[in-house]
Amino acid sequence: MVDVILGLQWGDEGKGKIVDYFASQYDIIARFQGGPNAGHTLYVGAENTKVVLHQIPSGVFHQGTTNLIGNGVVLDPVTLRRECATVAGFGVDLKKNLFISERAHLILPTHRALDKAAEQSKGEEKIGSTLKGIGPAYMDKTGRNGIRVGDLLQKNFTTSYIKLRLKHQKLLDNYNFNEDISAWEEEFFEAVEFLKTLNIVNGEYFINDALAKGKKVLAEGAQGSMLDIDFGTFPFVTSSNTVSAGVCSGLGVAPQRIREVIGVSKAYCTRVGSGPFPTELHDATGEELRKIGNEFGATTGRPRRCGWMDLVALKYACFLNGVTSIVMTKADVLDAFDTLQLCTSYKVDGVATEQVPYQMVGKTIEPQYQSYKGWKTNSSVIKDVDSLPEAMKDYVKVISEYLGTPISFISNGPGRDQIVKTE
Ligand code: 2SA
Ligand code: MG
Repeated sequence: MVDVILGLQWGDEGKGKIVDYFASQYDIIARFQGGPNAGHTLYVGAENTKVVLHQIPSGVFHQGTTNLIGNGVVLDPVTLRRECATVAGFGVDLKKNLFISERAHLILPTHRALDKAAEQSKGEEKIGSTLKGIGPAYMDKTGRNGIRVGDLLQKNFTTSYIKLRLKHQKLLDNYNFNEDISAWEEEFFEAVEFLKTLNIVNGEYFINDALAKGKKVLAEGAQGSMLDIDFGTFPFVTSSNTVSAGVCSGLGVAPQRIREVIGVSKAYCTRVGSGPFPTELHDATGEELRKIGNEFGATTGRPRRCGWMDLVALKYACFLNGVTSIVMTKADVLDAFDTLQLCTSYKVDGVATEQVPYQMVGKTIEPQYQSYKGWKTNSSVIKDVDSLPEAMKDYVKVISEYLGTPISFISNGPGRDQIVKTE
């Protein structure tokens, strides 16, 4: 069977920590979409050293787990090589426990250049992408031009590379993009040689053979449901299916294999990059959330936009994913607030609704709130559900009832032991 852990908001829900927490219960941890745009933060080793993973699944520090980068991922060899060096520094033997699907598409230096050129050309309307080349790499996949990991091992790889590079050059010329990327190309080719030394496998056979032997798989999502290419706040989204449906196409597993879908949500909301964010706070409260929550992008360091919990969007994410239980993270960030707000409906251009509209851009979205009492307690030291403040229990109960989905864990700090099981 396959369980899934994915983000229910706009990314940065704390998926890395949660995957790491559950990892020891699984044999294989697999990434099914996204690429180096992800930033999954873990604290590892006796000294709790902070490590940010971008492409390697977050189970990599658990002995006995195997990690798979699935076909749905777009892979940048340069970032991967750097990450592998970091991980190897902790004594992890990646030759043994990292496997990469030969069907995963490669991010080329020109994809990164195209990402930058496209963003620059959009000016004020830019997506706020991570500039990692994600959009252009997925465009080449669906446009049937991309180069895949397996192609590295073929004789004609260099020819395919040059052909695609020429196509990209024409696009870059159209954008009047003339930055010199020869240094990027040099490190790309070095990284390609490194990538060839890793385990490149047929991912769909790899995972289905493992499933047939009764192995347990955990699929690790990146970004969040509101950034999904189909269901997110288009066009301000990423270029992959971040929802649970992406697990099937991004790993090659059948839908009936999927058992639990664990959704990770912060106790409030954040978003990095541009695009609609109904509950965003532009005031001192938003600033306080950013400060207390240390809300800065793990990949780009960009300050994250902050706001109250949006139950309309969260409920949408729950049914799209078939969420079976929720892990609520960063609950301790709300410790200091006297009053908390929960958005339970929107007014879209003056009309009340509990649904996420297909288009939010250019519309006036007014979140309608209900107020709740804050708990004003240091919750980060609490270890068991009975010791949680009553006001926090109420907050969690209201959310869970609105969603019709249990909140099974509350994460109350970045540490591995800062998590409370609620049932
Ligand atoms: P892209 O680069 O094409 O996927 O960007 C498109 C939009 O998707 C957003 N996006 C993200 N949002 C939150 N977290 C992400 N990962 C990093 C992190 C981001 C960072 O963990 O903090 O460090 O800035 C992530 N990846 C993509 C992006 O902001 C665009 O709005
Ligand atoms: Mg992140």
